[in-house]
Amino acid sequence: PNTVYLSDYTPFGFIVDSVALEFDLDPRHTRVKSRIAFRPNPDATDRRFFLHGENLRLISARIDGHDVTCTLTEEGLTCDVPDAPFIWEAEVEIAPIENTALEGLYMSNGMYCTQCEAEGFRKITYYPDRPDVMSVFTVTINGPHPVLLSNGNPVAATEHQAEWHDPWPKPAYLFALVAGDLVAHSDRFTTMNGREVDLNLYVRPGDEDKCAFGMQALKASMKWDEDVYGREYDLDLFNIVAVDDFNMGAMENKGLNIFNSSAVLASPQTSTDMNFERIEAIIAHEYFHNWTGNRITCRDWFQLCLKEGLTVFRDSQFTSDMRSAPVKRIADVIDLRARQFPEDQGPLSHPVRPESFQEINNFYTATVYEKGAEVIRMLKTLVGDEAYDRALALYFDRHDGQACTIEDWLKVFEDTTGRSLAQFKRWYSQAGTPRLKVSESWEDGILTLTFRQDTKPSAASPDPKPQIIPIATGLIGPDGEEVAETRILEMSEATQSFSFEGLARRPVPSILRGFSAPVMLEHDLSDADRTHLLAHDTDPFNRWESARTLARGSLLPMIHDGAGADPAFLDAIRKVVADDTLDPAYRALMLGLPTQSELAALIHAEGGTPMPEKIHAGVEAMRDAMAETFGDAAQRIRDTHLVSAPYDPGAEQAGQRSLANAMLSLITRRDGGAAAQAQFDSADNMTNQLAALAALLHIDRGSEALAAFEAQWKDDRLVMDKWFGLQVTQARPEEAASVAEALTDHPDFTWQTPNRFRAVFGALAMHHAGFHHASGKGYRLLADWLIRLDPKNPQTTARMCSAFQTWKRYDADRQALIAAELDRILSTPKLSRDTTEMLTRIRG
Ligand code: HT7
Ligand code: ZN
Repeated sequence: PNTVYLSDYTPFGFIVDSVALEFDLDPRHTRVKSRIAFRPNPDATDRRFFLHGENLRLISARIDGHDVTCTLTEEGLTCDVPDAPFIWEAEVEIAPIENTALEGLYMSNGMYCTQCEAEGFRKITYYPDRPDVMSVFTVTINGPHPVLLSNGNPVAATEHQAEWHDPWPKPAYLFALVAGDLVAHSDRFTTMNGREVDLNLYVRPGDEDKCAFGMQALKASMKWDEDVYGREYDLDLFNIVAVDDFNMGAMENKGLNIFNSSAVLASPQTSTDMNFERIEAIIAHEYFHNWTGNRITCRDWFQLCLKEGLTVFRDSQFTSDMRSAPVKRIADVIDLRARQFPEDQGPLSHPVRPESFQEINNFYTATVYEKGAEVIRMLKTLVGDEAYDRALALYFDRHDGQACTIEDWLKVFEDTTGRSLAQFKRWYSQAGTPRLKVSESWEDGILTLTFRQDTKPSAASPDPKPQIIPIATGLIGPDGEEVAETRILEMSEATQSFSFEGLARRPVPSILRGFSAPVMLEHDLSDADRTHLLAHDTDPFNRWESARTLARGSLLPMIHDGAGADPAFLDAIRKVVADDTLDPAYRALMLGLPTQSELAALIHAEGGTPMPEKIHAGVEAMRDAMAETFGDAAQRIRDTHLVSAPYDPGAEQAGQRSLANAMLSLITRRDGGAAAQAQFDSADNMTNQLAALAALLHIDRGSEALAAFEAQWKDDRLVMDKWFGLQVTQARPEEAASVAEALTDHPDFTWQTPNRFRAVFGALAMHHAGFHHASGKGYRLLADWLIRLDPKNPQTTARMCSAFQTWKRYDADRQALIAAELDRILSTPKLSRDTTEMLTRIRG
């Protein structure tokens, strides 16, 4: 397969002045006519005329009205063209009903929809399908559907025809078309300069009652982007469409966002608090792309982090403003450690801006998205809030309408601050998570912190160099008072010291406050000092981090030697969780433990071999010990935080429910399930219903509730995804794979729908002790199903291969079992490029 390199970039030989498309929709025989105005690009040296095109049946091709002969390959066409402006006209035929890969034009429940990022437009018609080719699109859709949508503004509509015009030049990956029998939930938004914008959320009939929250989130996002970034919406219309079959969360097509229905439909009865929060964030994310992605796009796909890192950073700011900033920060770091750290420390490690790929779909990763956002967060910390605002204003001003690079992005910061970002740029070019070791010395009222940074060499970065690391640090005195407020220690050398002077008594340093850089901090603090920080740190993130570190320290002997839980740790946690002055959501987070996969990574990093069954047993023992320690206090805390007011998905009520349900799971370990059964029977919202069901399943008392849940929700596909997933998540390790396998026989296991496939197999891959059970059944089952899914949907198959990425952590027997499965999948005839690339990288 072809490898594409960043260093090979050259501009396209032609400029596209306009594109007119006409679609005659038919499930098997959709006709697409294109009329495209090209002219030679004066900035290009290579004038070969190559148009991308895949799985297209070419019916005719003309240049300036004359038939032309084209040379066709699997990837596109070439032909001779004039050395002057010309009009290209082509007609192709495609079969949306046969498109199970969900890239290009496809069908979902009888409705037509598109997904063109990254390279899907080439499955619709012949075109220079690259993000630096931007043009103005006019689209005509012919079809017998009540709703016919495309990007931009409607210009004309008759009964079976609609014409759309998008005045904003865009790359083809932002093209979208939707046709179907849909209903709209509508509203309006008046922008800061008085533009009246019609807002529509299109859904399948029957889903109308799940639209109100998404619409509110959209309006809040539009307002926030005006208030915080000064960005105004730029069309008269903003449409969102919900589809059931979708490979990812959502897509920011200009003026016509398409959403996985799980990322937009919400109601109190069918969605959990976490669903509501995720939906709010995704709606904001896609809306924010209108400026960071659409108005300013990427020159090539290596620059993906330019739009994704920035947009994730913006959506995290939005969530912090809408909800609780510390809770959001902690949640983001939990997520980063769960998804990005394993990627960056394993065979899939790559820089935030990769330098080569075979299949770009494989690079929509936690590194590009989440580490990309962390890099922007560090940049803001380093230059300060005011300089960040000025740099962003310059970015929008200077680059509006352009397809840009990371160099363009960093240059606006250099130009506004006068500071060189040459070394900072390593965060974009270097793979791997730096380890940051700190040692302390204390003399004459001076505390000196000496840091050493180390990044493990990897295939992607064999010779890593020191990076700029902003280390936010404060000091907590022996009486619990803050003796030095947060200071940003700016590290640039491999080893560097920083001193705090004039201190009366030796303080405890609180280092990497707010998780100011995506590194692994190693700070040898005594348990007493950590407990001191847990009790007194003024930085909420580090207070939580102290609890996490203490939990890890207490868990390791439980895992290795079956030791009992450390009573000092349990007592410290009980105190914070019982502290009514703290936000309930924060208190619930304090109760969380590191994931079993994270513990496996820790054991591996310390030179050990993680044994999943022992890790599982250790964590279960810790939870039992917590249940004992809380005792009757768990019931008291739960009672205090039961919500009697009508359901509201906002942070306040959600926080109460998360604390009450964390208590319920502890109570259920001691009361045989009575409280959980009562909550299940009376729940009037999905958060409480699902928490109760999970608690019951965990103690093996959930079969009746499970059947009742299925009977109640069998017709709701999003709720049934939860039903499928939860059974695997809550299964005993030795049964997880069998439970998953049995679920594949369920008549509603519609495996070609990515949401349903992920519900079962995503849950299995996340069940650490179940997936890695010594029998190898988890590995075999996942491999069987990946082999089955690959010919239908390579993108989703390839993404799910990452379940195997940590395989070198484990013992020789498990490694042999996994290697056999990887080889079995790799030897499958006609395996897709997507899956081949992923597995080849993972196999190493
Ligand atoms: N920019 C969107 C990415 C996306 C995507 C990429 C590849 C294949 C399918 C896809 N669906 C959506 C989503 C986002 O980051 O906002
Ligand atoms: Zn995005």
